[in-house]
Amino acid sequence: MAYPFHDIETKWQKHWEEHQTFRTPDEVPDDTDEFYVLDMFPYPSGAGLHVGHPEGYTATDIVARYKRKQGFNVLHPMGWDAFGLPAEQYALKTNTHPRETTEENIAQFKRQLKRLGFSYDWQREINTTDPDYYKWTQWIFLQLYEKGLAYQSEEPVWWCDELGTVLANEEVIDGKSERGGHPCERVPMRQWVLKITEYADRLLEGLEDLDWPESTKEMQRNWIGRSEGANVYFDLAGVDDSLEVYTTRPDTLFGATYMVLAPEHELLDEVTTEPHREKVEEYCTQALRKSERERQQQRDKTGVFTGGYAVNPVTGEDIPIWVADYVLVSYGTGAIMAVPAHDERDHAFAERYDLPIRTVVEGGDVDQEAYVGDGPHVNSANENVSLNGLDNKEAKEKIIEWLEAEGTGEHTVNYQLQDWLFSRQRYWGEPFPIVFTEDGEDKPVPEEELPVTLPDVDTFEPSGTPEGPLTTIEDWVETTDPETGGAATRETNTMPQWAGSCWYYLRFLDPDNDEQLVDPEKEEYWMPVDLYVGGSEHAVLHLLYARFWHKVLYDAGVVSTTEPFQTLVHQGMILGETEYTAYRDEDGTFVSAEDVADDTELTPVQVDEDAIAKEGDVFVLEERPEVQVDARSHKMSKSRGNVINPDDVVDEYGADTLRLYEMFMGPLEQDKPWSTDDMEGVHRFLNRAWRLLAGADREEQAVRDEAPDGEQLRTLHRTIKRVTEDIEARAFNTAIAAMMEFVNAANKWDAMPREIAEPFVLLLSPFAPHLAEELWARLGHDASLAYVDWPAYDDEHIRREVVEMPVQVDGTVRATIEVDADADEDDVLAAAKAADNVARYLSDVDIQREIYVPGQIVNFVTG
Ligand code: ANZ
Repeated sequence: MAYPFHDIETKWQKHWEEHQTFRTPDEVPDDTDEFYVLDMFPYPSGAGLHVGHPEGYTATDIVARYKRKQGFNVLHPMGWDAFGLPAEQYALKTNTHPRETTEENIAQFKRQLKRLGFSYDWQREINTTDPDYYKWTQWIFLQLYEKGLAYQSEEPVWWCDELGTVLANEEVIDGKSERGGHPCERVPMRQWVLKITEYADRLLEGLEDLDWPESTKEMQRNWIGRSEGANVYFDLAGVDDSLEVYTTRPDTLFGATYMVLAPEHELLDEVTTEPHREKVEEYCTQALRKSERERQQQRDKTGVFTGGYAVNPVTGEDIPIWVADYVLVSYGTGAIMAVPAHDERDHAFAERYDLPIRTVVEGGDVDQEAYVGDGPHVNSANENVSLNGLDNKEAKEKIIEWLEAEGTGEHTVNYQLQDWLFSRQRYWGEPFPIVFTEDGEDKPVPEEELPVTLPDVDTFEPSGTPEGPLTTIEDWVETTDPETGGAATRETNTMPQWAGSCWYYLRFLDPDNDEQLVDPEKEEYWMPVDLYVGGSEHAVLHLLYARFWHKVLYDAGVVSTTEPFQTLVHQGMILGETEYTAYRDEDGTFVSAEDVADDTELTPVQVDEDAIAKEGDVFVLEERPEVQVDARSHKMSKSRGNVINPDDVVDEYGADTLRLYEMFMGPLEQDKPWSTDDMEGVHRFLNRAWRLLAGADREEQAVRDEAPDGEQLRTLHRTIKRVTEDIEARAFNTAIAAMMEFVNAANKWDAMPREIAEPFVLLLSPFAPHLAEELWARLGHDASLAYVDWPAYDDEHIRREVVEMPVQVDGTVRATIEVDADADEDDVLAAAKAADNVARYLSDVDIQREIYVPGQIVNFVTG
């Protein structure tokens, strides 16, 4: 019989809500330490919660509940990242206002989260689509704007003529719209761009002191992509102009045998000679149809010769200028010097178009492939400068010095990071607080007029132009110049979904403040976030954008820390149940696929988990252990039919089981497959704990007011120690294993002393809070256990105290035994009789008397 989890869970969820158990006080206390534990807030999609959500949320909830019990003032909030494309696409399909869809989805998510018993302070709930919230998103944009960190620029967007709308990168696949497969092209559009590049160095340096996964830090470093090299100027042959290139290998300048311009390069027209013009233009038209990402990823490096030449500043040679789309206009100077001997891309290109390859660093065989390693320089001297014999680093330094002295180049730092394209041609996003006067000048909407709210619309059809749908709402677009009162129009682009999630962690500190984004006293008290948990898919964008805004807010004096998130953890992915495949050969016999010849026709058969055994690292058929089977776990997906719905699990096993199971699956950071069997095992554990502590199926009261013995104390204190240390290390799976061991041991006891039962219930409470509250109440407590002190362990109890005891037979010591200091008489006598030498003397005689002096001596008197 399962314990009554439905009744218990509903009861305690109601109790917490009615008593506002998890409300964090508004006021900053004088003397209580704070702990801010945050989840990445979800996008409330129509599909509802999936089992991945409760994974991270349970982890943070355990920490929140644990910290409260340690006396910390804990902030553990939740909200909704609710602007975004899916709601708008759904609106287009069904003509339902995105606000309606969003509200429904939020209600669904909230219901589902509440069912899982997370200890959020729901009074602080925020929603990025709420005008009271996005007022401050707009306010931050104004700070960026005033500081010159937001600027307008013509940037390419994907335009789909057939659909009459601009599309996001994700909506375009191979130059065709994802929806309908219509052709798309890149067209320039006036857009807002944020100068994140100005913060590149600080974003790099700030990573050093963060307690983040090293892989995430490395991804951010690569994304920022700082590189050091030189800009070098090449005179154009026959034209009075020069071409500037960026190179990380100026030491290879003597090996530069041709140059390449990006198709968008401004000098392309000038260097191209008449006989080549048509081909160059044709090539450029093709190239502009591709996105930068595609251009970087394509394997074939193509290009055409422009007819122009430049002069290599060290060799004096005329070298040909090509145009190729593997050179990007947005990086460096949009032009390169090509050194085919020492750069892989240049090597491939030179081979393809038969351009000269000249070795300038010794080491490899450049007839085969580019040599990119270190080595002594060769063929690198003219009458003024020689790099011969130097290694890469020395040569680099020397040539930069020489270029700088000659005025033909300089040391340069470059970043892969580009400024952040911050506008979207969409309806469902934050409007920009910007208007344009009649002569096209942009002006900020004054702070007191914020928020600029989204107008209501009743159709979601695209505008038919590259402008966003807001352009069609004339009485919204038309406004007045805040300074002169003259006619003006509103910005009709909206902000991207990242905007609202860039700063939401600050609003939780002070969600109802309509005077300030956040009260400085609260900000100083709570920030930075002590623990932030969310998916690794956010390793770069969200986590980099938020850091950028945070630093801007730091410079504006709004926040007091330079970084927002001190400790970061990514939860792993929960995969579908492992699928086992066995193979039958032509005769229908099960075989190990590895053992049969390649040409044997095999029929795969799905096998149930129950019919599988594990032998070492391999899975075999239980009945036929010589037959190996394949075990694979896949991502959960509708098409595979392996999606587990958290609501179903809660219906059948209860929220505590789901929480506990998701933590028990394995280390938090790891990807791990769902296993219904293991989940049922966890459910059985909770049932056992219930029977042990609630006295449900014992005749006598299960928990008694009697003193525990040493063994019981030892078991408890060992468990406290392990659970405490494991929570600190976020090793929740092993903490649960420790509690399981406790219950197994305790099941063998005759009685459960209250002194043991109560601390154990407290240990269990962060993990299975409903069950723990119910047990606590049944132990006679009126109030919630949420703020009852976390139990401390005592090493004295853990240490197994042993005493040495001499054992006599008829007054002569025959052995010395080690026994637990608090072992009872029967155990000691049994151990004494069993001791080697004693057993010998007792083997043929009758024992007349047994004398036992606790802690001192045992004497057997024989007849
Ligand atoms: C000559 C050279 C010789 C290069 C050599 C490399 C090796 P990172 O590290 O990413 O900064 N490059 C420069 N601008 C480019 C652009 N807009 N599009 C495509 N490639 C560009 O890489 C810098 C190197 O990438 C530069 O150094 C340049 O090629 C190329 F043995 O210059 B190098």
